[in-house]
Amino acid sequence: MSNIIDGKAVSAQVKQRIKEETAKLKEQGIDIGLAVVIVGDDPASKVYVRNKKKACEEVGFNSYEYALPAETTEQELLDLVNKLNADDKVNGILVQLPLPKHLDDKVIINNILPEKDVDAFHPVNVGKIMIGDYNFLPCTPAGVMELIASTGTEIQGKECVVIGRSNIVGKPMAMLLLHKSGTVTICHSKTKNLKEVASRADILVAAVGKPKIITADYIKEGAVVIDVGMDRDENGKLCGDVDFENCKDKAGFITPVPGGVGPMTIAMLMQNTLTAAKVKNGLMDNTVEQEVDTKERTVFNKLFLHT
Ligand code: L34
Repeated sequence: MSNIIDGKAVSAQVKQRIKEETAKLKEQGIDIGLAVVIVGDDPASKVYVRNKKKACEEVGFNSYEYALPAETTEQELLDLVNKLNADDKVNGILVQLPLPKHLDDKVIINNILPEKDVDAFHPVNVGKIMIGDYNFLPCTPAGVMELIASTGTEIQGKECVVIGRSNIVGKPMAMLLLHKSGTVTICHSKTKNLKEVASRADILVAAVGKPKIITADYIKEGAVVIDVGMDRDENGKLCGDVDFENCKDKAGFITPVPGGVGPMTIAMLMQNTLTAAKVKNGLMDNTVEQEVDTKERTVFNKLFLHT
């Protein structure tokens, strides 16, 4: 059996489930729409946005794409966000990051209605994730959770090390692992003895943004190694934070880049958009209370997975 986690295959399964649910909702007259806004022409962002649009088509959502020029002003972008907030056809709004330097992400994100914030970046949604009382899953971390689950690895009681402390990945990642009762350590640029800490991990999540910095000496034999990096190597080729070739024989399971976390981020975005539509149509509770560890299923499972 291969120890390579196939993110494309897992994401295809998630999307298939969403497609079936979307078709059922359509029969009840419910159409689902996702608006994706991209400002400027960052080539990587363009690829990600294109993949998001393609996923919408696959699952049967309407996608509304807004490609704005790099010189768009804050007010123009806010006007668009407000228009989408008010648009009944739009269940989810995503403003692709990073934005051009003159635009402040915080101002924009704070203006997206929390119930349409399918990235789960709005402070209200971030807070809900912190207390374990949430509908929207942070897309990349939720995708990582799915990939870990696909290996059959239990998180409870395991040493989990997250390298990176961004608001988008590192911090919510740590929180989801904690909700699953992992023993979680967050490492960052000021961490001393990173190698030593990382190699304690049963589950290692790398979200650093530096090509191939995680080599075999950072990982424990048999660990689950998840690579969130989307970097370029010395030849300009897409690679992750983990030196895949160097680590693949030592890891118990490992994700490739591409074909690992990236496709899962998108599948989870589809999941959140479906959730937004269900909440809006009264088909789901507005909040889900976190169950205590001793109960069989966690919120995460109850929401959509591995029930
Ligand atoms: N608002 N901004 C917002 N939401 C997000 O969830 C994101 N993210 C991150 C960047 N900015 C964002 C994404 O969409 C990263 N990200 C993302 C999405 C998709 C892929 C990678 C990152 C992806 O499709 N990756 C493919 C390879 C793509 C390629 O060929 O370049 C993969 O197989 O990993």
